[in-house]
Amino acid sequence: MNVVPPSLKAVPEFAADVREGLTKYGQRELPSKYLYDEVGSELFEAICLLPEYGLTRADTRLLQRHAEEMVSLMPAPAHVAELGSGSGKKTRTILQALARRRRTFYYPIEISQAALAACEKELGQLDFISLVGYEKSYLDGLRAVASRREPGEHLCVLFLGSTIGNFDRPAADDFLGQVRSELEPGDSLLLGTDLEKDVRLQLLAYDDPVGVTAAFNLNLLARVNRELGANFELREFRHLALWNEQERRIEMHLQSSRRQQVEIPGAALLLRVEEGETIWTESSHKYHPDEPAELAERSGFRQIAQWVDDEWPFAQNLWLVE
Ligand code: AVI
Repeated sequence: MNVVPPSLKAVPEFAADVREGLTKYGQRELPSKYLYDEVGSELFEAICLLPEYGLTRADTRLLQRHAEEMVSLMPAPAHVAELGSGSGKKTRTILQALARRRRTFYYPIEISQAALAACEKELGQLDFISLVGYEKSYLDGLRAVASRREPGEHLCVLFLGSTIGNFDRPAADDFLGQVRSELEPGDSLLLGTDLEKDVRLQLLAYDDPVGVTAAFNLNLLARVNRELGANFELREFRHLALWNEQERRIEMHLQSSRRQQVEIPGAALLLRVEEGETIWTESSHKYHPDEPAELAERSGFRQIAQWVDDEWPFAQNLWLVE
């Protein structure tokens, strides 16, 4: 695989983000993108297999059932960029459907080197698909991909798995607007969105009884310990998943079980955390089925089709640049 390395070293940015998030007034935070180091990426793969986490299976089912129809509605893309490919497992059917029409370049864009390597292993040998991985942020990767195409060649962007739900709603509008600004008429975007469902089911999906999601969340503190020399005592923090009704999102937090002090030398920080205080680590917004089409309009696309899973409310939305 041809991997384009990130231009900046990740650690100084990590230290700055940890420092900024943990000193935030009112509610301490850690950015969710840092959940995905090597351990976190593996734990996320395990989450996708949990019976309580129906999202990935719904995403995959829709792609398997409707890949041919999806591809027939896209204006024959020669290039496919996937924002956050993960292991690439669910992308196989759509790539095969595309490859039946024409030779296609596939560019998984990932900040996780481990996920990118797994994706190359999974999809690197498909007939009529040439894979070039980018170890970059989504927008930097997309810019690099967009610059590779010849005039008249169309690009399809895949943004699957409801990763858009991990952005706050205004940030999602802004991000999709920035994606749009890299695209040209005839380009398309396939966007996966997890839909609102029974709150009890939603909470179980983010607080499974085996504790895989708890481990995924706690690994973020372990990462701060490993990479910034911090002394977070993991047993003194508890994974919390909450449903925020007003914002229509699941929030993941890490709650301190006692008043404690934590040193983070790599971020030049000494933290005093109160008993019961939380560090907010992730939001996962849920959507009404009509919302994706409105989101498309606001960010400069037009939604031309939507497929909704019949077992787990989840939608694939196909958008076009006109
Ligand atoms: C990657 N993302 C869409 C997942 C989600 O459902 O928000 C991350 C996740 N967090 C806990 N479980 C899964």
